[in-house]
Amino acid sequence: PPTLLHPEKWCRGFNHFISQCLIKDFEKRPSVTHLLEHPFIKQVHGKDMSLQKQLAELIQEQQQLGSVAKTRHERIHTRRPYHVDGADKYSLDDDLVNLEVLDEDTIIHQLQKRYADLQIYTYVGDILIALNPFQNLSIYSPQFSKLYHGVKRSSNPPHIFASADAAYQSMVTFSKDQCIVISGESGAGKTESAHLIVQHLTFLGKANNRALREKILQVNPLVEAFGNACTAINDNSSRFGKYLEMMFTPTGAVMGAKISEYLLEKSRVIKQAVGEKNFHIFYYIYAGLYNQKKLSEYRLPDKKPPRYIDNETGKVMHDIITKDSYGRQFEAIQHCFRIIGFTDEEVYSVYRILTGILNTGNIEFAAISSQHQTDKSEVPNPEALDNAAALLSIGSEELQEALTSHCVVTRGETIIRTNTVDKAADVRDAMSKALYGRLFSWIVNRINTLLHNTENGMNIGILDIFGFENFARNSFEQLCINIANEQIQFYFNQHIFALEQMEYQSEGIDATAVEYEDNRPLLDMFLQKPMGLLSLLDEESRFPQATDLTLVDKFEGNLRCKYFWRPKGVELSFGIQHYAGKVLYDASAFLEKNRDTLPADIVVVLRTSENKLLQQLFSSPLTKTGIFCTTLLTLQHYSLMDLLSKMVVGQPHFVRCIKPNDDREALMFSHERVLLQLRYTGILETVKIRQKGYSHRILFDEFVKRYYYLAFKAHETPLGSRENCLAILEKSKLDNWILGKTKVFLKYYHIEQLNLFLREVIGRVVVMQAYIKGWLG
Ligand code: AOV
Ligand code: MG
Repeated sequence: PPTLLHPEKWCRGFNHFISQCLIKDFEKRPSVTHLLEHPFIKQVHGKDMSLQKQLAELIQEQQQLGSVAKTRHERIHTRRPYHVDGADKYSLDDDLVNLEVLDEDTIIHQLQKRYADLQIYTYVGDILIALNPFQNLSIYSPQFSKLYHGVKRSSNPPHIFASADAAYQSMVTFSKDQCIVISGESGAGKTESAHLIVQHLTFLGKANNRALREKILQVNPLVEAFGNACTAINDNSSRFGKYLEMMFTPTGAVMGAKISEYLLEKSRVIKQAVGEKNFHIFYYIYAGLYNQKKLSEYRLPDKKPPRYIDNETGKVMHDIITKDSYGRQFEAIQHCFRIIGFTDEEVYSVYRILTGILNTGNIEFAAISSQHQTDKSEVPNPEALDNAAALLSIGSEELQEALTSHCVVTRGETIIRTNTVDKAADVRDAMSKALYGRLFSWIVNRINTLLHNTENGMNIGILDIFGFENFARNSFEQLCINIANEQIQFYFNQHIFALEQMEYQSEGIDATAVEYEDNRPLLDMFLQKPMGLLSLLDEESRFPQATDLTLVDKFEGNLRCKYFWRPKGVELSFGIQHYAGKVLYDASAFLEKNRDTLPADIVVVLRTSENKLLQQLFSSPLTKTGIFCTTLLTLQHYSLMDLLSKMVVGQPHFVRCIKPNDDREALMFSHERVLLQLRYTGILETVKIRQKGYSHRILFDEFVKRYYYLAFKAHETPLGSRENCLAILEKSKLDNWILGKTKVFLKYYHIEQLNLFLREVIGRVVVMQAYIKGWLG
C-alpha cells in the first residue's frame, strides 16, 4: 500500500479515501462487482477477500446513509416551521453560542421551541444540553449511528451520538484519553445518555470481535440491575456512581472495558422510604423464581414476599402476578451474566446470597425477660433463621449467636454480652447491608477481570453518578449524593471557567473574564480539615457518647457561614444552600450510618460459609478494634477524589441533562424548572465563555506535528515553533485563532475544520501517488 498516508492513521485515511474515490465511480456505474474489479483495489490488495467484503459493506452503508440523511433532512425541515416563516426573532441555530441576544429569556425560549419540535439536544459550543423527552424517540437506531459517524458536526442536528463521536475523534486524533462527564439532577436523563454513548462508541470502535462488543453492551444493564432502584423521582434511579472506561487500540478499535463504582446506597437493602423500592435485582429474582416455581428451593414463601421488598404490603405480589416485567428482566439478567462470562457456579452463588439476604430480613427478635436479664433477645421464628443460614451455607446456631450476642475484649479477657432486641435487629440489618455491598463490589470486579485488557491503548471514560436530590425528607444518603454533585459542578467550573482564564493570563492573552458562580466556598465547608462538615462528622462518630443531636450542635457551633443554617423548633434538622438549591436535612441516624459498623462476630460466622464466593467476600482482615468499620463519608470523599483524579488525566467533554418538568410528561416544558437548572448550572455564563473563549489549547510542537501537512511538504520535518504554527494557520485560512506564548488557542469549531483540510490534503496526496504508480487509470 502507498506509504504516504498519515502513518498513524493509515487504516482510517485509507477507508475514507476509498469511500470518497470509489463512490464517485460507483455513482457512474452502480455495480459492486465493477468496483471490486477496479484496478486500484486489485493492485493494492490483490485477492484480499476481507477487503472486498468490507468494501461491499461500505458501499451498502453509503447508500443507506444517503436515504437516512434525506429523510432526516425532510423531517427536520418540516419540524421547524419557524425556519420557514421567518417571523421568529430567535436564531434558528442548533448552537446557543450563535445567539446574538444573550440573556436567559432568549436561551430558554430557544430551548422551549426546540423541545416542542422534539429537538431535545442543543449545543453550547462543545457542550451538549440534553432535555429529557420522557418518551421514546426513533433517533437512536444503527442508521443514526452511521449518520453521526465522523462527519462535520454542522451537517446534522445536535445529538448525543455527535458528542460521543467528538470524544472518539479527539482520542484517535490526539492519542489522548478522554472523559465524558454527564451531569444533571435526579431523573434528568444521565443514565440513558450514558447508555447511548456506550452504544455509539461500540459502533465507532468496531472490533472484529463481535463477542466483546456484545459483552460491553451487557455491562450497564447488569450493574444497574444491582445498583439502581425506583425512587420518588425516578423509576430507574442510579443509587451509586459509575465510571465506565472503554478501552481502545491506537487505531480506535474497542478492546475492553473497566468499571469503577462509587458509594452504593446500601441502606436501601434494609429499608425504603414510602413509595420507593429496593434494588431492582431483588424483585427480578423473586419474580423469576416464582415463574420457574423455584421459590421453595430458595426457601422463599410464594404468598407473601420477604419483608425487605414488601414495604407496601401486597403491592409487590400484585405486580408480580399481574405484570410479567420483573420476570422478563430476570431472564435478561441471566443472559447478561452468561454473555459477560460468569460461570454457572458463580451465578448460582450470587442467587444464594441474594435470597440469603431476603431470608435474613425475615428474622425477628423478641425480648427474653428473666429476673437477672432484661436485655437478652431470641428469635421467635427459627425457620427464618434456618432458611437464611441454609442459603448462606453457615450454621444456624452460630448465626443466632452472632446476632443476639457479641464478644467484648477488655484487658485481654473476652466477655460475651447479649444484645437487646433493637441491637440484634441492627446487627441483622448491618449484615444484610454488608453482604449486598460486598456482593456488588465483587460483581463489578469480576466484570473488570472478564473485560479487562492489559494491552496498551487509550480509553474514554463515561461518568454517570446519582443526580442532585431534594426530597420531602433528606437523610445521610442525600447529603452524600449532593456533596458528590457539588464536586462534579466544581470540576465543570474548573474546566470551563477557571483553568481557561488562568491559561489566558499565563499565555499573555487578553480575553475578557466571565463571572461565574464559584461553589468553592461551599465545597470547603464540606471538605476542609479539621473544621469542615465531614471532618466534624468523623470526629463525632468516634465519640461513643455522641448522639445525632450533639452532632447537629457541633455543626452549628463550627460551621459559621451563609451556606449552613439550623431551622428553629426542629432539633435534628439543618439546612444547606447547595449550588442547585436549598436542602433541609434530617440528621436522624447520621452517626450510625456514617459509622457503618459490622460486628466481628458476624464476620467470623460468614467466613465459615461453605459458599466459596461468600467466604471470599469477607476474607479481608479485621481492623485492630476487632470491628469492621469503614467511615462512610471519609471513604466517599476519597473515592470521589480518586475518581476525579482519574478524570483529570483525560480531556473532558460535558453533557448537561435537564429535566423539563417534574411530572415525567412528554412535551411538557416548565419554564420555571428549566430556568432554575439553567441558572444553577451556569449555562448563560457557559454560552458567554464559549462565545469569547478558546476551548482548544494546543502546544506549538503538538500542533505542528499534527497539521504540518497543511503548509509543508510530506518529507519535511518543521520545528514546533510559533512561526511554523502561524504558517499553518494562515495557510488553512481560519479566523479568530490566537497564538499565545507556548500554545495555539483555537475555537471549539476549528479542530473539525482543520481535520477536514487535513483529510483533503492527504486524500490528494494519495491520489497523486496512486497515479504516479500507475494504479489509477
Ligand atoms: P438520571 O440517571 O439522570 O437520574 P435517567 O437517565 O434514569 O435519569 O432518566 C430517567 C427517565 O427519563 C428514564 O427512565 C427514561 O424514561 C427517561 N429518559 C431519559 N432520557 C431519555 C431519552 N433520551 N429518551 C427517552 N427517554 C428518556 V438519577 O439516576 O435518579 O440521578 O440517581
Ligand atoms: Mg441515573
